[in-house]
Amino acid sequence: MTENLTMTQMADDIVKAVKTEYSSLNMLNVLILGKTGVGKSTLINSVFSENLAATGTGRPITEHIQPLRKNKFPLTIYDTPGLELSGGNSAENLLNEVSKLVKKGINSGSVDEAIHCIWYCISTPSHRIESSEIEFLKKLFSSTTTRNVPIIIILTQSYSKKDAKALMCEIQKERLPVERVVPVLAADYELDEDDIKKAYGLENLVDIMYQLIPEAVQSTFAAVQKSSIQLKKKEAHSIVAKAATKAAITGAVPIPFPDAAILVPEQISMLAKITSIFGIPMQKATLTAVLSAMIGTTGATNAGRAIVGTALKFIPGAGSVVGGAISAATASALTAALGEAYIVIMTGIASGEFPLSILTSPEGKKKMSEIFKAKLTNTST
Ligand SMILES: Nc1nc2c(ncn2[C@@H]2O[C@H](COP(=O)(O)OP(=O)(O)O)[C@@H](O)[C@H]2O)c(=O)[nH]1
Ligand SMILES: [Mg+2]
Repeated sequence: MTENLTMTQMADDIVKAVKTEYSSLNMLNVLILGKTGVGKSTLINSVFSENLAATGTGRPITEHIQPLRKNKFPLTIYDTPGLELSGGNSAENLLNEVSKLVKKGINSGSVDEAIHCIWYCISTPSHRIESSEIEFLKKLFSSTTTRNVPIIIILTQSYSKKDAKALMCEIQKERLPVERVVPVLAADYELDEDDIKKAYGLENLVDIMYQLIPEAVQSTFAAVQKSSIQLKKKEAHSIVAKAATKAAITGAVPIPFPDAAILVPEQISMLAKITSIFGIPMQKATLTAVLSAMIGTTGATNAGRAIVGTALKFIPGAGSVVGGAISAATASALTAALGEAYIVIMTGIASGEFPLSILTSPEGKKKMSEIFKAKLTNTST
């Protein structure tokens, strides 16, 4: 098999493994409450990487809680009919529905069915929290917190941080058993033509929520949210650490070499896991380019051979490589370097610093080779 065929085959394996990884993530379920127009839909679309909600559509079409889902996206948002507390017994009905939904999830015994977090949205420009809303919140707490569902109060449309702070103080006076009160501005807000308030607070919201949700859905959350690249990186580092440890235990495994550019299944799975956490749609051709830049010999220049050849000098024991069998320490170091370099590339793509289109270009390949080489030097010293 030629070099390129091997790379294409591995890229194909990774693309397939990404699908498997993605579908093995537990479903994350978030319930969102708040009056119509406070910015629930805007917030949902700003935090999560798929557009799930229609914004600014005025009065909700349904009186019931609506699950918003996208095929193959491991997130369900339960969007609630805008809590207009003045009208009849609608608040009572909504509380019952919420309570039923939470109970149903718990009784199912399945993590995929449970409600993992509740967002209660209050609009900061409204300047106040009504007594009816406080009543609602207290009832909500007594019916759900005993069931271990964390509730976050989100102050939406907080283009005035001063107003947000004042409202936060008001809410804190009520001594609700709330986990957190978090001010956000989900999208840039144009106060005036020359006065645009930049969106903020979403990364903070994501960090807070990550700490509150069950461990079983933390990876899902890191994958489906787009507000914190930092969180994706953190999750990816722990994937690499696990894979490197595993490589050390397995010991002599074949790993990326100029003459036997083969990734073992653990390394394929590591790259697939990282790809799914970043949620970047990697095409086979792009992945082939990434792989050949990092670990391959590019026929024309032999750059890959040179890189690995040089890098091996940094790794203790690497001199005694025989037929692709290497020491545990080397296997571990190479796996870590591969994973860490891939994180740098993914982070670059996610932040827009490293557009997908340049990965297949000569400069892109050169840059990726350099990244891998730098990581090899780091992880083995
Ligand atoms: N610029 C800006 N507009 C917002 C923000 N939040 C809500 N809006 C606007 O307020 C209106 C109602 O928001 P929407 O998300 O539909 O509220 P929902 O009824 O609670 O889902 C829409 O026109 C949004 O564009 C925000 O953070 N920034
Ligand atoms: Mg809405």
